[in-house]
Amino acid sequence: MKTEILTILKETEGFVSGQDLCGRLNVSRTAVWKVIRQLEEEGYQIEAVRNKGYRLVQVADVMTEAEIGSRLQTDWLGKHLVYYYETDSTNVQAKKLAEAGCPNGTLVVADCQAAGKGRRGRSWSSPHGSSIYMSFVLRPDLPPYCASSVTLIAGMAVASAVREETGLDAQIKWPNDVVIAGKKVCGILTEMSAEPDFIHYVVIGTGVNVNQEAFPEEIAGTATSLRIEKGERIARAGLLASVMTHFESAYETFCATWDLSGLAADYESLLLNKDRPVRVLDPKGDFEGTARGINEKGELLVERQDGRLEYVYAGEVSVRGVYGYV
Ligand code: BT5
Repeated sequence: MKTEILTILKETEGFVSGQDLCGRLNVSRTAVWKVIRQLEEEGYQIEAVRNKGYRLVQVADVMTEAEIGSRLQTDWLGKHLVYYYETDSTNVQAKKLAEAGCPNGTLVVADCQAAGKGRRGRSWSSPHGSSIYMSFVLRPDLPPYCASSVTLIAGMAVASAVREETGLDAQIKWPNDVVIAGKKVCGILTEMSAEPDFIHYVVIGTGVNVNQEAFPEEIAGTATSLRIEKGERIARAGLLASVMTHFESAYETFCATWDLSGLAADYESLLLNKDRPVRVLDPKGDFEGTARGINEKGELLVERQDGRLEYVYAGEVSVRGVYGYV
């Protein structure tokens, strides 16, 4: 009921009478009043005037199940939403739900993670009240080699949503970090359960630094937030909903062909590395070259100094700019 009341308040310009809310939701006035109180406690500013009803004055950066639910505009992604004020890691929770048979598109969101994970055992700084930590479960009818392309789509969705919602110049550092002004604003951790020719599920975990004002010393030189770059607070739930919309649409394009042929041009338009020097850290021997774009499998095309083209696999190597972080 909270999501419904919130949605009605948002969609109404002036006041909504208590009676109207009771009638539309078929609940008592006391029940409506209780929900209004809860919303106020969560940070919404709601004006209540006798004989007029309720009016939403200001939407702060509220990150609750009702707020996220009232903003999502997807067809299937995030329709089953699990929200935690605090959890260990949304990826861990999403994997548990996936093992238990949750539906395709299930979304887990937390306001804080006690054990946020990066790739290869690294950790992800996950304080309260400032970031997006979310993981969704996909059950694609695709061969396992396609999973790395899906993580590229997630990076693309975040970069596009950040641009749309903030106007900031977000770009992708291949394969899927999102970077602004040379610093990391988003990381993605994809985990998969599969057999050689069959995917049980894929969990895509995304962390976006939204309203942090500062970072722990060890990452202060390489991490940034949208607030730091934009100079103002950004509403997390709106950004989250926009990421979901972009992802759902791009993922459907991907599933139609099982490759990135329909998305590579968009991806490349956001690719920070394009036509820039890169150093490929390859277990078989590092090399330098110029990144030229991606192919339909999501591999990075690198032109070596002698003109030979190499295709670099996601997960097999990491790519660093010759200078600094990117
Ligand atoms: C990543 O790993 O970039 C993947 C991060 C995925 C986080 C999300 S949050 C929701 C979901 N649940 C989880 O438990 N995880 C996912 P990697 O490329 O390995 O980068 C990790 C490195 O980035 C760390 O070793 C730090 O150096 C740095 N780092 C840690 N926290 C950061 C932050 N908040 N912003 C920028 N950089 C950070």
